[in-house]
Parts: sequence; structure tokens; C-alpha cells
Amino acid sequence: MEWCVSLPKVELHAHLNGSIRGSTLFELARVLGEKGVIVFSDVEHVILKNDRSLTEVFKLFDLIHILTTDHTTVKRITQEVIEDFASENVVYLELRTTPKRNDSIGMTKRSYMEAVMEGLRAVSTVDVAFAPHNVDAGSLRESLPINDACDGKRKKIYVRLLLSIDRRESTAAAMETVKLALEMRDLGVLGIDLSGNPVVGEWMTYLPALEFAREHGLYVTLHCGEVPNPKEIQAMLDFIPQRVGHACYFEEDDWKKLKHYNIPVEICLTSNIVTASVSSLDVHHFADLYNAKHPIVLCTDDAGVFSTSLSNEYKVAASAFGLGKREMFQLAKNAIEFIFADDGVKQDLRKIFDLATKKLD
Ligand code: 6MZ
Repeated sequence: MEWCVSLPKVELHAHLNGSIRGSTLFELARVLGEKGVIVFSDVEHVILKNDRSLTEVFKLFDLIHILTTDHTTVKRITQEVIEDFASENVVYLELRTTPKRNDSIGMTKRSYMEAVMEGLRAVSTVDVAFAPHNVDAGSLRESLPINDACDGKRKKIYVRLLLSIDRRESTAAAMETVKLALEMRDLGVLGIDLSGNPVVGEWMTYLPALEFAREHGLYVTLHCGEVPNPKEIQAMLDFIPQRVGHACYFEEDDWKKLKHYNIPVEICLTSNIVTASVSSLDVHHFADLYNAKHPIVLCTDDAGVFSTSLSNEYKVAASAFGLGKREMFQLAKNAIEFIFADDGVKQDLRKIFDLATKKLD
């Protein structure tokens, strides 16, 4: 595990609220319990539970959102989540979150995102490179130390943001999120994710907003095939998104199409097993895709909810699929090619991995 922690890693599928620290979630629940907003004893076991079906996961998200959807908490969890990823040598993080309205406290989707940005700026344990138009300028890039735990320099993490459309949202709400993403491009927002309870909603509801996003140069990644829904899977693949997440319930035609378009897959092993989207690692599609050299990237999905970390996902993959250190290193490095940030960032990341090669042998 220590080796997996030292390995530089790229995280491309992490939901902000799902990555919340267990201790923070517990503390927030206790405080709201004391204030009488919730009944702590009712939610305690929900938070502590280890195995959760997909349905239970979405019930837990409803609870998490009650606890976290205010500006101060959104800022706090953003800061903590980035610090946690950086502490396990994640060198590039594409963090996704669903901009939320909460009229009772004057929260708009924009002010929610401003709180996220504040959280980014509040990170103190590591240098955060997040705004493409100022931080990626050559001079500043040179001046920021390269992530290197071994020789005592400060760590650096690149953070980029994806705004999620929740499948419960209307076309108009989805469009509002896309427009917000476009307005926030200078602050490191690169694209749009479609997520939320996969048994809710219809593809055609989000399609106009996703097309609008693409027309305006935003990248798109879709949660695809988390439940059996052959028509939707085909429609999503025909959209040719830049990446898909999960791909658990794909049939032969879906694999063909995915491979034909060479769409990278964000693989979340622990999440898939805990939610029983895949019955066991023995039959997980990681193995086929890996052997076919199809583009894949290991990700956490919801590190807090599933009590995992990206280092742990590498460890799980190594033991389930017999990967050695060399293979794990290459798998982690390959992920650079599927990030949504520009070539300058990709070059920097390649350098980080090249420097790490010698030390990790
Ligand atoms: C689909 C998921 C998810 O956006 O509030 N989310 N959507 N499948 C999953 N697999 C388990 N895990 C998380 O983070 C939490 C939200 O991300 C989506 C859900 O919409 C969830 O409410 P944010 O930061």
C-alpha cells in the first residue's frame, strides 16, 4: 500500500460531496443533531454502514446534501477533499460537483461554485494550481515546485473542475449549469458530467444542454451503464462523449461501439463492488479493457462514501488483476492522456511521472 501511496496518481472521477471525510460527515451530523435540525440517532447508522446498495447510496447523498449545502461547509469540504487527495500523491484532480440552489439560505448555483473556489484557495498544505489562464503561464509553472515528497519540497496538485448535471434536473436547470460552467472557464472549469441516480430521468432531458456544452467547447463525461438500460447506453455512446464512467451493464454492441470510438472509461472498482453494480472483481470489465489496451483510468468515485482512496484502488487492482509495479505505474501515467486540461499541463504531468520513475523502482 505504501508504494501505491508514493505513486503519482491522476484522479478523474471524484464527486465532491461523495469524497467528504467520514469524520467531517459525522461531525456535521452531530452539530445539526444538537441544533435539532436532524435526529442524530436516526442518521448515525446510515453514515456508519459499510455495504450500501445503489439505492441506499443515493439516500445517503440526500442526507449528505442536507449536512453540507451551505457556503461555509462547501468551502470546508472542498479544501479537505483536495488536501486528502494531495496527501496521497494525487498530482492532478478533476473534481466534479453538482452546483446547487438552496433558496432558504440565498444559495444560487453560482454562489455554491464560488464557495467551491474559496475552498480551493483555502488549501494550505499543498500548492494548488487551478486557474488555467494564470497558473499555466510558463513562468509561474516553472516557479511552482514539482510534486516530490522525497526531497522535502512542497507538494503541488493541479485541480480542475467539472460541473455535474443531476439526473433529477430539468432541461432548463441542466442548461443553467452548462452556462455557469462556460462563465467559470477562466477559473478552471473544463467540462460537464452527467450523474445522479441512474434509474431517474431520461437522456433526452439532458441532451440539449450537453449538446450546447459541446458546441461551446466544454468536455463531456457521462455516467453510462451503471444500471441496465440498453437504449440509453447506445444513445450515450452515439453522443461520443470524451469519457464515460462505470460502463458496468454493457452488452456486446456497447463494447464494440465504445472501442470503435475509443472512449476512455473511468473505472471505480470499490464503488462498483459495494453497490453491487458488478458482482465481483473476478468478472469486472477492467480485465477485458486492460487486456485490450482500451483507455482506462482508475478512480475513486466517492472516497468518503465508499471508504476508499485512489491508492487503495490501485492496490485493489494490483491484487485482483495481478498487476506489478511497472504495470501500475504505466496505468497511472496513461491517465494523463485522458485528462481534460491542456497540453501544457499534460507535459508537466509527464515530467512528474518521469522524475518519479527512478525513485519508485
Ligand atoms: C451516479 C453519483 C454517484 O455533486 O453533490 N454521484 N452519480 N452514480 C454514482 N455512483 C455511486 N456517486 C455520486 O456529489 C454527490 C453527487 O454526485 C453524484 C450524485 O448526484 C450525488 O448526489 P456532489 O458534489
